[in-house]
Parts: sequence; structure tokens; C-alpha cells
Amino acid sequence: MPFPRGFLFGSATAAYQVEGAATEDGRTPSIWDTFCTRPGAIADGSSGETACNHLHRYREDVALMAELGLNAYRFSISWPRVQPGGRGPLHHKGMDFYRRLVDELLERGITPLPTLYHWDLPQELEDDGGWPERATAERFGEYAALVGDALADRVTTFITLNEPWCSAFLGYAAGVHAPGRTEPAVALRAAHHLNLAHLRATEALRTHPGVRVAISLNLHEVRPLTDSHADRDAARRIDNLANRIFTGPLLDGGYPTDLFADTAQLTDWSFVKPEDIPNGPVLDLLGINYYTPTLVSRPRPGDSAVSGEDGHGADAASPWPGTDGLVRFHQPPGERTAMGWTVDAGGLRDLLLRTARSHPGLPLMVTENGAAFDDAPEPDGSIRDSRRTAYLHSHLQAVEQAVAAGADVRGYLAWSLLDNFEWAYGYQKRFGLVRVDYDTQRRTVKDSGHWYAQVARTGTLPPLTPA
Ligand code: IFM
Repeated sequence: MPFPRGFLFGSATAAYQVEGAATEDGRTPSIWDTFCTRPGAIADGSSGETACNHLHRYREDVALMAELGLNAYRFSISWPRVQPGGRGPLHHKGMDFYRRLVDELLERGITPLPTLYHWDLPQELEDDGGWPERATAERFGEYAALVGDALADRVTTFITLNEPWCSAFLGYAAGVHAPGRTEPAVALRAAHHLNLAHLRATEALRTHPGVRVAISLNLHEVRPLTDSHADRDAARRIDNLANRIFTGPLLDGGYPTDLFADTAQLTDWSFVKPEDIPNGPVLDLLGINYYTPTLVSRPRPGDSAVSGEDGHGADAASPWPGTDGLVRFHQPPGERTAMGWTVDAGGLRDLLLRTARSHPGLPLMVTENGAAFDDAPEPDGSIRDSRRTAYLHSHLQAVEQAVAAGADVRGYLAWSLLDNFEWAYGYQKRFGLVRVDYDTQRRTVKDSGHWYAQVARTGTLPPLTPA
């Protein structure tokens, strides 16, 4: 079952996770620079200050992608690097890096897929209230216009936001991501203003003829533990808070009314203005980031009533406003990655098929998928990460199956090209196809990277060799 013609096989990274050079050339702090200084916020006390030094090593990294035969690279643009403070004119020195990166990619036949926002909000905008404030969406629209003017002559697809669910709910409800606030009602406002930010960015980017606009959502494949009414109701609540809170306004003409009812104790949603709901398509492509499915039930008597046990730490505040006592998270059975996430490729197939059926005609792309494992280099320096290869193999098979069943999937981007700064986990979790030695910045292609290179070169899945 070959992949369709023109299918993109690429990899993805994000600015704060790889670039380093956090204080160079006029870049101002983002909420992540600030959050990393908070005691206990990052497991190993680290930050993205140096990361993989991709800002200085991008040529080497693009050469590596070319060597692996990858034909797409999803990277993100650091807002405070190109518009320090989040307001005012374009900072050309900062933008020059992305111009050079894009040119380097194009020279090597690699499609650039920039994401405008992968979580690094300029700190000044958070000081003014952050995503819960409507003004932040307006600032994002202005920033998107600057980026569009700078890059639309050489980039055709722009991804506006990465995983706005994480920005809203891990950042403002659970507090495990920057800015580290635990205000559930405010997180719902943040989600709406992220949707509005996408709308504003789309308006700005579409002034450039031929530009296509996408968003990357970490859509959750939500499964009820049993077919009981109570468990299906738990799944419905999480589907609303994880998925339909974004796909509703962006694709389906409005928020689900049961989401309003479920959260009525927290907010009256009066921050949603009728004109905030787009009256036409605001997506030319939907990016889906998938790692693991989500299994939920209604709590049974004696169960913990708290819904924090969803891979984000049982001790953290809940990222799911309005679900306390109503939803319990369960670990799906099966092998787990170093993140504790169950490996379940069927979840990706089902998610792609469900999305394709609910939104016919909308092109899809897997804009992130991959696995962290505790790689141990062999004495000769090689990295025999057969579990990561098996993960990629099964998930690429799932994509093939979805395509064969009719889903219009345009590409697959492995997370991540490089080991990098894994947010609150610091450098302890390695997702890369390429190992990074953080002392020397030496890059070593892992076995999974060599295997993925064969996929990219041939457009077919080579068999797995026994470990
Ligand atoms: O590293 C992150 C990425 O920034 C967003 N999606 C999930 C990845 C793994 O946790």
C-alpha cells in the first residue's frame, strides 16, 4: 500500500525546544524563559537557553535532513525573536534567521512548514494578562501579518498555532506549562482567544495569494472505558474540552452547546462575540498531533474524584475545567514510552478516519508523532533504538491504513528531528531521530533515523529487523 504521490515525510521541532540563543540579537524573554526560573517547574532545573543550539547549527541540521531524504521540515518561529515584546515592527535581525533557514531548506528541496506559535508567548503580553485577554489574539494577528509579509514569497503553508489545548489548559488550568497559572475558568477564556488568534492570523496570511493556512491540534482519541451511559458521558465531556472546543468554532460553525452547559458553573462564555465565529473555512489543512489515546470513565465509588491522572501528573491541578468528580482517566493497556504514554497505533488510524469522515474535503497531515525512550548509546556510539523504530513503523502503517480507507492525509512529520528540551521534563526525555549530546552538541543519527530515511527515500515501509 504505497503512500500517495507527493506525500511529505518530514520531521518537526519547535523554537524554544531547539534553538538556544535565548538572549541573542535582541530576543526578549518568553513565558517559557520565565517559567524555567520557577523553582521545581522543570524536572531537571534546565531551560531552553542553549538547547540544541539549532540557531547556530541550522545548516548542519538541514544537511542532516537532506542526508536522511526528508522532504519537509516543520519548525516554529519564536515570536519574541522576531517581534521582541510582542508589539511593534518586525525585528529584522531576528527574522533573518528564519529567512536563511527557509532558503537553506528550499535549496535542498525540503518544504518549509513554519508554525507561528509553539508556546513562547512574549512575557510582556503575559504581563498584560496573556491568552485569557482578547488583546493577545489581536497582537497575534499583527505578528502573523509581519511573518506573512516576511516569508510568504517563499513559504506556501503556514501553521498558526501548535496544540492550543496545551497553551490553554496545561498553561492556565493545570499550571504545568508556562505561564503556570491554575485558574480553570480563565483557561476557557484562553482557549477562545487562541481560536480568535487563529482567525486573525488567517485573515492576515490570506492577503498573500496562494498561501495555505493550517493549525496543529493535539486531537485526543477519547475512548470510554465501557459502553455505559456514564462512561460515554465522561468521554463526551473530554471530547468537548479536548477536541470540539477547537474544531467547533474553526470548522463547524460554533462551540458545542453542551460544552457551555458543562462549564456553566465556571463561566457564562460572554467573552465569545458572535463575530468571533468564522462564517467560512479558516483552515486549508488540519494538522493532527498524536501520541496516545485517552481512556476515561465516570469515577466508581471509592475512585479518586480528581481528573489529574492523564499523563500530566496525578499531583498537578486538573487541566480539565468542570470535570472534577465526573471523569476518571485510565492508563490504556499495552507498552508504554518513557513519557508513560501507551503505544497504540490504532488510535492514530481511528482519529484520522474519524476526522476525515466528519470533515470531508479537508486535507489532513500528521504534524507530530513519535516516542521518547531512554536511549543508551552502544560503546561504538550507535543508538539501537528498536522500540522507537517499531513505534514509527506501526504509526506509519496506521497512516497507510487510514489513507487506504479514504482519508486525505498529505504528510507525516516525526517528532522530533533532534532530542530536545521537553518542556517541564527538561532534557530527560529524548524524542529525536537524531541523538544530541548536550555537552558537545554532537548529532548522531539513531537507528530509527536510518530506518525512517529508507521510508522517506522509497515511500514504502521497510520491514523491521529484529532487535
Ligand atoms: O515536545 C512536545 C511538543 O512540543 C508538542 N507536542 C508534544 C511533544 C512531546 O511531548
